[in-house]
Amino acid sequence: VTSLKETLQEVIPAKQEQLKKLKAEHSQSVVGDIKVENIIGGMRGLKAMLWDASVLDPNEGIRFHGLSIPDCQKVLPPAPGGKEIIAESMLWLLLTGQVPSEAQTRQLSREFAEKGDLPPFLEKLVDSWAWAVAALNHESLFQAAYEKGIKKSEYWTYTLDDCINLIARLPALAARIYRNVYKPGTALPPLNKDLDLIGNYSALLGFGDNHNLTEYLRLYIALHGDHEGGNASAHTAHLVGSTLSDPYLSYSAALFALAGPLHGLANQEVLRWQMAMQAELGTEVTHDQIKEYLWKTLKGGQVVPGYGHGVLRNPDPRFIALQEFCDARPELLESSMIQLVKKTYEVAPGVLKEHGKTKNPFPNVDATSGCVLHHYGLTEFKYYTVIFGVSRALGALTQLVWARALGLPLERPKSLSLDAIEKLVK
Ligand code: AMX
Repeated sequence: VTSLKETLQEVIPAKQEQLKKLKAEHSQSVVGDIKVENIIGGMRGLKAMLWDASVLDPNEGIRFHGLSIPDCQKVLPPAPGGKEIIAESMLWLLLTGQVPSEAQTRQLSREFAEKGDLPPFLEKLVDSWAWAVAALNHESLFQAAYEKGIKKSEYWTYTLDDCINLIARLPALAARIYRNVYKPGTALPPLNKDLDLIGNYSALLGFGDNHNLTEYLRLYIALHGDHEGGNASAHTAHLVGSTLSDPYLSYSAALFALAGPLHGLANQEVLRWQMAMQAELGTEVTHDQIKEYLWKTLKGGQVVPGYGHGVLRNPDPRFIALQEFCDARPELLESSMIQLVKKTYEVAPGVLKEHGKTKNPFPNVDATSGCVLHHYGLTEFKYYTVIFGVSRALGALTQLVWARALGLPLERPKSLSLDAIEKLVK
């Protein structure tokens, strides 16, 4: 019996080829206009996503790889002794574009059953950052009010209350996670009513006496607060929020997006990478050695962390602001790591330009942010994304309040299959 993975191994190359051809021949073809109604209408109808598995026709409804629901009912194997379509056969169709045999469906059912027990590490999720934020939805005022029945014009006030409560709790929540993971058995001190949010956060982390770090955290968190709506974390919060999910659930979803190495994880990746560079090259490093190291990274098929951006085409002003923070402090200027970051900045854009792939050879904010945290004693770099998560709440939750205040609709762009795009551009 050909397994699901083997089947995918067979079908993926053709799709990859199809995409490559489309990109090579039609990248500049226009497939539609963007109207104001798309922008304020949750991207309704906007053909802006690639999605191959299903197409939704307004009149005839959904088709999965061209098969209508009655078609699926006819051809997809049911459970033994059953008649209805089962998840395994549907998943097989969605993933591979092919109808599975009965034996293949059974094999997949067995695989699910064999892998379905919960692993012990799941207990640790109690202390997971994103789950903890989601769990606070237990207290969502918006959700409670919505269940009771409120007018649409009142949505934003309850949403705002939730957002403020959430932001207020983020320091304690994020600090608890830090202590549980890195300083087990230490209790959180009480919040100081006379301190700002991040001053308290720093104290809760155990760095209340470390004024430099507290100041840096203030700047870092303010600068990372918002970065337009389309970045992965903000967009995720907006998308989930557009279903009228409460702010806790919406923002927890954003945190999962932030956990990816191309997004919020990048600052810890930078630190890891710069440390490896330092370990290999030592502290007295020349520009040429760094160049060589950059090429080694690129030739190894890896991205240079902290460089490039989805939108920016110049050095990130947040990077510049953090560099200026460093430039104003002798202890940072003397740090060999901060010097290495600076030297890397002096050569990396040239190397990336020569490499010729990235549209933006300049540093983004992450090129330096984690290295300063490390210098000031917050050395557990797996934690850095959590700090980013405390920060991004500011922008993402602002937008949730406004989405409710403006009565923005469910987000729903139009996706197209590869075949459909080819038809449009021919
Ligand atoms: N090093 C090497 N190659 C890079 C690169 C880098 N820093 N940045 C982009 N490229 C490559 C891409 O991988 C892509 O290659 P491919 O054609 O083989 O897939 C090509 O250049 C074109 O990419 P792009 O259009 O310039 O970038 P993008 O919009 O697809 O991605 C980003 C943007 C940030 C994910 C990418 O630049 C990257 O991976 N950078 C390194 C990770 C990083 O610093 N992320 C932090 C971003 C800020 C944040 O969210 N915190």
